[in-house]
Amino acid sequence: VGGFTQEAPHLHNPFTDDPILEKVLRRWMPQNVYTKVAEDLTKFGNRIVNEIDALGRECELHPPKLEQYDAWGNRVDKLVLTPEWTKLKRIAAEEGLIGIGYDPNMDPTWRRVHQISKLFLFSPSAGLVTCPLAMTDGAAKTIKELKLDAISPEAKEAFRRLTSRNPDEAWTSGQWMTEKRGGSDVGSGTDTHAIHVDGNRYLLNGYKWFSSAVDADMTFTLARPVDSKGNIIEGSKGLSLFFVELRDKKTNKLNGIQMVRLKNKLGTKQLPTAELLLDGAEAIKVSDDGRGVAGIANMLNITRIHNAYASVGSMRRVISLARDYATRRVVFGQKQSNWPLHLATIAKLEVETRACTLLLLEATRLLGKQEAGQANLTEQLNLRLITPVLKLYAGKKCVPLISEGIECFGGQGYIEDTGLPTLLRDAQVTPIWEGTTNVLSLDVLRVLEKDNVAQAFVEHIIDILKQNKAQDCPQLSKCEVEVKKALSKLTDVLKTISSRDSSVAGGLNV
Ligand code: MFK
Ligand code: FAD
Repeated sequence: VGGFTQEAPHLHNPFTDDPILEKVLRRWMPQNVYTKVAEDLTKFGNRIVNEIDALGRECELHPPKLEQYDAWGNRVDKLVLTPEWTKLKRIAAEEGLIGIGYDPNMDPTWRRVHQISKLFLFSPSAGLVTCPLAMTDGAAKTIKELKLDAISPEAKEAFRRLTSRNPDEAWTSGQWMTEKRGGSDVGSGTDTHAIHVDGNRYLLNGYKWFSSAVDADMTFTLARPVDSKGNIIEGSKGLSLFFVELRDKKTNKLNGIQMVRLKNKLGTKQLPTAELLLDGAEAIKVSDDGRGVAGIANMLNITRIHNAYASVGSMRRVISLARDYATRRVVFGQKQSNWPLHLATIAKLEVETRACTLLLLEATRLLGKQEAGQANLTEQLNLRLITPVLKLYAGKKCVPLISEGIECFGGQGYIEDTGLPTLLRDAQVTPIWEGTTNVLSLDVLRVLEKDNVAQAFVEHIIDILKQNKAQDCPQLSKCEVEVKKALSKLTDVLKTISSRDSSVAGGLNV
């Protein structure tokens, strides 16, 4: 009596188990590139199953702690991190999870697709190490785009370490934007002041309200330079971009930074997110005065793509486990997988997840082309447009989708030891950080205000249809007409209502 044991769902190699990722790569990539990428992703998929997933689970079970004082009352702000967190960061470097995106020896057109595909597989097993990786990638991109390596030896060294595959040398970065008065409206909400020392060196004083992965080596942050008369410029135009190393290289002491407390969060418990007091933190100004937001936007557009693979990666993981479980769980006399209603539920999740995967891959393809210097203007405009749409759409969809996925396990989906509740808790952050859904809707409008963007989008859609041999399809010209009609309606709306009016953007959110 009571001896029945339900077999748990099995985690399969997430690359070979994915129904579309491999097919898209095969179709897009030249044969020699595809062969290498597929080999790497297959091998990495096996490593996820056999090693990484268990490490990620340990991070959830042993969240970070902050010890602010030692036994003698000295302020030490020591972060206590589980060894598995550190191990996962080392694996990330070894596997080139950032390095691949910048590797001069790899095909420049396809290395971004390779990198983001790898991170997509890694994400749901990664114990949220993907958060510092996102910001690390964003920091490397910022250094590259602003050509900071040419003006600052510190930034040059940082770029080398952020993209390094040597775990003993690799760095991670933070991204400190949010303050108590404003995470969305950082232009008004930033109270951190920058006191000039000499050259481009400053001391920062302020309070950063949400700072994730504070075990980072460096960060980019925003602050308001104070002029010689003690004045600052309010608003976005008063913000500059600063590079900060977190610790003194010789003493390893924090650089004018106090970790005030770790946040007690709904999810992302694996991740040390801190409130930080900046009390004379040494910093280097790396943008022109007033160009802080535009400078850090380089980081935002990369971290938003990372955010999307995290959303879609969790969607894929819950479906993959639910599909496997459906072949093991017997309900009303037969396996779940034999019940049409259950299959219809999973099919609905599958369609949404495939659509989001394709959008993610398309944004990544455009990013790769742009970075390889091969994207025409239409493609560049589309990348700028698709990035916020992808982030907001995938972030918004993943929460209800994972909730429904968890229901596929019945009561077991609600049980902590299965690891399934972590997926739902962690999903809830993806519509919030890196810009909420409404704020990203406004970013879409910011892009559409620019000339030719909407037209470029139509051209892109038509181009994709043509590439997919849809020219034979009688619906193509009808589709073209419909897209153009929709575009002209949108343009009218934008003309008649201020494009920064939230009521227009609300339409995008809904
Ligand atoms: C695996 C998990 C991955 C995720 C890890 C995440 C870890 C957690 C990290 C965080 O959450 S970090 C904090 C993220 N914070 C945000 O995303 C802030 C959200 N708010 C916005 O995005 C606002 O729209 C923004 C702060 C940008 C508004 O600032 P402003 O100064 O009012 O904007 P304005 O005046 O429209 O633009 C200033 C300049 O920036 C303009 O350039 P120009 O002066 O040259 O014209 C804009 O075009 C440019 N800009 C703004 N957003 C841009 C951009 N440029 C390119 N791309 C963008 N996205
Ligand atoms: P607010 O800006 O106050 O927004 C509140 C609400 O108002 C939102 O629903 C928003 O959509 C809405 N809203 C705002 N403006 C408009 C508008 N114009 N029209 C319509 N609606 C609007 N930040 C960092 O800088 N670095 C980090 O490392 C970091 N890590 C984080 C980790 C976690 C776990 C979390 C939860 C957050 C983290 N953040 C970090 C902060 C995050 O980026 C912000 O919380 C987010 O950008 C929103 O800012 P806010 O919290 O100030 O909300």
